[in-house]
Amino acid sequence: MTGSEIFARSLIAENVEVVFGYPGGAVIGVYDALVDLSDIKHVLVRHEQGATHAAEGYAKATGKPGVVLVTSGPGATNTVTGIADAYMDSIPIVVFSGQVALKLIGNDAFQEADIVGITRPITKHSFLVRDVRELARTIKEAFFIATTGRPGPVLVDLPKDVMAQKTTFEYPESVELRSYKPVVEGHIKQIKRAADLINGAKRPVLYVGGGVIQSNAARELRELAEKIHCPVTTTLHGLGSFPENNPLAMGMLGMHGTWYSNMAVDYCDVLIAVGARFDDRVTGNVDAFAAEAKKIHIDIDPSAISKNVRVDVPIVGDVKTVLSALNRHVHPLETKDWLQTIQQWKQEHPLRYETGDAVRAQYVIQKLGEVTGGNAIVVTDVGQHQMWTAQFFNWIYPRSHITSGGLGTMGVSLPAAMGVCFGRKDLPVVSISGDGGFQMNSQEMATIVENKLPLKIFVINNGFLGMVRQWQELFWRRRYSHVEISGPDFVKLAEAYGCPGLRVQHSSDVEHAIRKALAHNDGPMLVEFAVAQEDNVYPMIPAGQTVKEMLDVPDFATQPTNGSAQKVVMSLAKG
Ligand SMILES: Cc1ncc(C[n+]2csc(CCOP(=O)(O)OP(=O)(O)O)c2C)c(N)n1
Ligand SMILES: [Mg+2]
Repeated sequence: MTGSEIFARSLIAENVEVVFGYPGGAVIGVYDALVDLSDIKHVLVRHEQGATHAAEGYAKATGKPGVVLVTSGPGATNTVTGIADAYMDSIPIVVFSGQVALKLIGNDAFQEADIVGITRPITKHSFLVRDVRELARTIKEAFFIATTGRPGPVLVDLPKDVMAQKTTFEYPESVELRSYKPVVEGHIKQIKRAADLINGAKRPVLYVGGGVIQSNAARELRELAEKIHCPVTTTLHGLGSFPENNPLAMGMLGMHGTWYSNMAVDYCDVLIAVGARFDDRVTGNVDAFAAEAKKIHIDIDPSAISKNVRVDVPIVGDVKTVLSALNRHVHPLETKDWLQTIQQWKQEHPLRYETGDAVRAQYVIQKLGEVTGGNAIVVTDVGQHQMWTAQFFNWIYPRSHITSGGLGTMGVSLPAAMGVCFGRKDLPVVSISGDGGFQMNSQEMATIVENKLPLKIFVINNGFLGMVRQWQELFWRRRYSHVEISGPDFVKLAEAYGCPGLRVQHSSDVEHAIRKALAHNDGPMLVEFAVAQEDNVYPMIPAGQTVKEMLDVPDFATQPTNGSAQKVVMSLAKG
């Protein structure tokens, strides 16, 4: 078989269902091998960045690796943002890039780019295949590395001549890599030490990240929280790992987390970090983050341990495996007073927003959460609408929330949501973008329409690069610098692609529009929500600061606070 045929057969052996790609000269032979390949669907995106984000969305929603195929040079460099995004958020994708023939590498040949070099710092591993006899094994290793341990992107560069060479096809059954052996089981001694700390806690907090979702450990997490009566806060990527309708749930923590979750972390005596990495958007000033607490950190990646915050008991291992072991060693705790304090904080400092005729993004999200009951896969872009979605949806199910957390990539939502649609037909898929981010990858409307994907596309239009405008308002004396942004008529744009569109300008029309979009399953539907232009996301802990500097929701006050929470804080003995 030729290298191209081996490539196709290897993907079948990996049970790949869908490839997001874009052809070109260096992969023309590989594309030829796809012609007769009926088992695998190839989706022709409209920009290679869209392919990588689609693969990310597919991977996050299904738990299976996403696959990308692009040509050399510009095709390959267009994937860079998506690869970096997958690296930061630990998403398993495998990117196959065409490359010029081996003997031309280094010659500034037409459409040559050193994509292995370019992506080395943003991939878990990258390969240049130099001999067709290595191809099948390399593909096997690429999928193995992408999906095991802490997942991440792997790139395989395919020189044109190698793909034309022939050899016999044999797909390896297993992989043995001497320098790569992810630990699954946590060390029992460490697990017992963690259990001892937990068993002595008075004010424990579970701080939970995307690792719980990646390792399918929501059940084990819930068992632990309910057994020890421990309040739970999640990171942006942890949303959905613990149901927010559970009384122990405190919602998201960090820069735009709930007032009470940040307070609880500040006052806790034992912090149990599970599949989370102490990102600076969570910790603010690391020295003051849960400063008085003993810290336990469960993570599959040994390099994440004590990277940002020094911890007392690290446990390296798969979250699900470690939690099931830990659950056998912990006892029920007496945390009634602690939970009561948090309950009072919740009542006195709820998430809230102004109401009126003007459409509020928060209201749109809250209604979407209510109408779907959390039974939807919501893919956001980056900005204010992203934070409001995190705050107001009421997350219940794992893998229902997809967003770019680590890299914070505008333009991710539309293509990522498109990728989700190829992997998940069981739930409605909703893409939520700002008016800025939507314009960064709107070309994928064509792919979405062509494939008749029943995607609900919400554009939260505030006429601004809202999140940057908010920072300029709060921290740069409202000197707006290039944050006002115009756009096309989004409804007409949708229609030009052959997608029906709606515009919502009054609060009273929001629910009807959401229901209409959810009922429309004959291809996509776009809804533009013309929202209040200068609204802000609160609470907010300014970058690098502490809970003491937290800005609560201002007192336009649908539910005024009375200051008594402050007294509760003061009366709580620390340490
Ligand atoms: C690719 C990229 N460029 C720039 C930024 C910086 N940035 C973060 S949020 C934001 C504004 C987003 O505006 P919009 O998409 O309209 O969303 P909004 O905040 O208004 O909800 C910008 C420019 C980014 N995150 N990603
Ligand atoms: Mg905007």
